[in-house]
Amino acid sequence: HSVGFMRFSPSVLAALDGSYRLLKAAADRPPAQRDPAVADRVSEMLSEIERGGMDAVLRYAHELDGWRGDTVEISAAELSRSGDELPKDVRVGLELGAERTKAFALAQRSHLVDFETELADGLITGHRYVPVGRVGAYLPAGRFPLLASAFMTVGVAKAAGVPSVLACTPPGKDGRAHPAVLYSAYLSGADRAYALGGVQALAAMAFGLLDERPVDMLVGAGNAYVAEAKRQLFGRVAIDLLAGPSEVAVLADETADPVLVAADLLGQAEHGTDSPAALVTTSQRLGEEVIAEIDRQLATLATKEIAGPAWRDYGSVTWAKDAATAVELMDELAPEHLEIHTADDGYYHEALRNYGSIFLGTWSTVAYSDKGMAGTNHVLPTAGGAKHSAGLSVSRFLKPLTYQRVTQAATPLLAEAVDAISEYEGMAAHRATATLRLASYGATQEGN
Ligand code: HSO
Ligand code: ZN
Repeated sequence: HSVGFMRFSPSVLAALDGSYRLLKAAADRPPAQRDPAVADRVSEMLSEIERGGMDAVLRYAHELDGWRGDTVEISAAELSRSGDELPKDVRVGLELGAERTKAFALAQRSHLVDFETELADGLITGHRYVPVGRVGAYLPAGRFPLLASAFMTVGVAKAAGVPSVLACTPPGKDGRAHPAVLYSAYLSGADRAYALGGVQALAAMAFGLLDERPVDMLVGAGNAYVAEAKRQLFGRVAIDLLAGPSEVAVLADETADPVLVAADLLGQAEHGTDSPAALVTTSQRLGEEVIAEIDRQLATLATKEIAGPAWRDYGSVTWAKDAATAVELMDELAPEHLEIHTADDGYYHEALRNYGSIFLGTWSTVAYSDKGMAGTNHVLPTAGGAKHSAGLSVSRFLKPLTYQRVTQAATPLLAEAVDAISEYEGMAAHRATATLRLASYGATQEGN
């Protein structure tokens, strides 16, 4: 069985046998996660750029983005004026999103505390949070520019205290960067911005071609080429995560409003024709109503050419016999976004373990977070990644660096065991670091 995010493993299906039923199945197969042709092309581009430097970057910008001009850097003046041509209500909305995302990141930051503890007499240990030094953010501007992405990447990095944050966004047909994307980057506190797209942008940041020094970390989503470039650059730089198509899941009972559930499923199916949307419900009636309601809403939706095929191929509705089964199915899906529309949202919030971000209750919808209004980050794990990882947050830009200070008095507490273990391992030089200290510790003891 495929529910559009993934195939359930036979053991999961066997364990749940008889306690669920697919009311609407997805296409047989979840979207492919990796295309070897893309991997080859990206690998070739990265080595070209590593060899050819900025000349190669600009050649790709010319060929692939239609870029013309003499510099890809956007001046500080252009960046600060980027909001001028935007409608007032859009500007105000972006300002609110940037502020709220920053406020949430700072609140999270305040809960990441440095600490120190004396683990044994004279052995003092602790950690200090230190921000990553240089971050490169990729801000896509394709069919949908997703303006809040700058808040989630640039803005949250700045809230973490990252000293230098670069932003790259692809130029449009007119050769210029999207003004609203630039304004979002400006509001988020980007230190420098560039009209540069795709693989060439990520490579230029990672190889230090834009302002001499390489970035330490690349963040931000993009198309399959961007994701693949991040995968291949990982190791040389850190990355946030590898984002696949956006996903939404709703967990609903008989009290849910089918019109809102249908709207929220289509709200993310709109991202792309391969965007999965899943409903898991303990009410068969609700499930059937949502299926009918989705067709009704699709008929007049302006983006039905995208959301329609997405729902047809990757949409699913599953009935679960009880709340516990619904939780098991949902934890198996591990969706990027998860909405709960039930009479007991608190139960589900406690019980569920795998999701990127959860939206509790009828009044909470994914788009609020997507656009930065909820304050939470929308860079979240897809394709089951929520089983092992959380989404981007201020903590990702902060390194909890540990330290230890051993007093002379504590020497025997550590050195004697290190002496014995190193000798057993055959590591003489390690052993000497301990025995030398034991010897001088002993000498001072005798002197007393
Ligand atoms: N749902 C997307 C983020 C977004 N959607 C922004 C619309 N605007 C990926 O999490
Ligand atoms: Zn979205």
